[in-house]
Amino acid sequence: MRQATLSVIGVPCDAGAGTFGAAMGPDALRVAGLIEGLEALGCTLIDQGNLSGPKKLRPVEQAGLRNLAEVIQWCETTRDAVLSALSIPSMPVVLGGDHSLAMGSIAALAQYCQQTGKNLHVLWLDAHTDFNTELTTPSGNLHGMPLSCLCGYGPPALTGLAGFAPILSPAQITQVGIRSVDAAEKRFVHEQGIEIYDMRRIDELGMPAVMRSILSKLDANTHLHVSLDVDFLDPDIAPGVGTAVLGGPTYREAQLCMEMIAESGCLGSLDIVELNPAYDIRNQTAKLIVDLVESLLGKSTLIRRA
Ligand code: B3U
Ligand code: MN
Ligand code: MN
Repeated sequence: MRQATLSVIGVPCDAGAGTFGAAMGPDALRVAGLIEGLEALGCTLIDQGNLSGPKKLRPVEQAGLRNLAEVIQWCETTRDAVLSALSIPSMPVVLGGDHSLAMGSIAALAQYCQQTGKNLHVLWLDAHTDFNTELTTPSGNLHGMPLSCLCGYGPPALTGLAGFAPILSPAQITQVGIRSVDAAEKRFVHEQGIEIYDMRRIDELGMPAVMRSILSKLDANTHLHVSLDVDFLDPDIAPGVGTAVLGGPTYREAQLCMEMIAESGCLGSLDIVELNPAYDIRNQTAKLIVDLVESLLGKSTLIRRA
């Protein structure tokens, strides 16, 4: 881990999602013991509490992009909070909220990496590619579009969140866990040439080889941002999401993925998104995420020999 000081930033937004409930994600993670778990690892925690922003009262259609004004406002607030966490300096840990907030956190990271000369790489752990645009989206939900906006395809208020566009190039993105892609989205993501480890490749190669291959491309100057969509995980172990997709990584595969990222020493920031307590069973998904995030931040069963 790069920074032993962590800034925890709650972003209770669900404006980008088709269902209500992701706004309760930050509180569910706190109830599950996230703060205590990270402190037990020896991290210094700065808990920024939850940011405030517009509530989703009812879905409003806006030129095919649902709740666009609300999503813009949440992304700007998230960007500013992540920028101030980086300036402390501390490692931003953003608790969502739906995945549209990643446009805000990654805009801040892109600015920070441009100023500091670091190489930003985004590891997108998700069942979905989140690469729809206004023209391809079947739902109008902006949580299905953050990566296309970050790559420069979307409304200017979102593509310009960092003050320059595109915020990311496709070469800065690697996706793992993918198993649900809309037809037109599939063509677009393919054209962009994004590195995608879908479940088929994970089945074939195994999680260790997949992670080794991804992490071998990072170096000491890499700022690795992990954007963890909770629906990355198999719904058998993680039912607390709004858009569950069968056939995700198992508990063991997910743990290994986290442990290997921790060992790379490149982790610079984290989003935890799409946890939806309204779909959860006794907060089990939030507890699982706490367990996985502890591993991501360096918790191991034994002292490992190098
Ligand atoms: N691709 C679909 C579904 C979806 C994407 N991300 C989530 N759901 N969470 C869409 O609506 O864009
Ligand atoms: Mn997803
Ligand atoms: Mn997502």
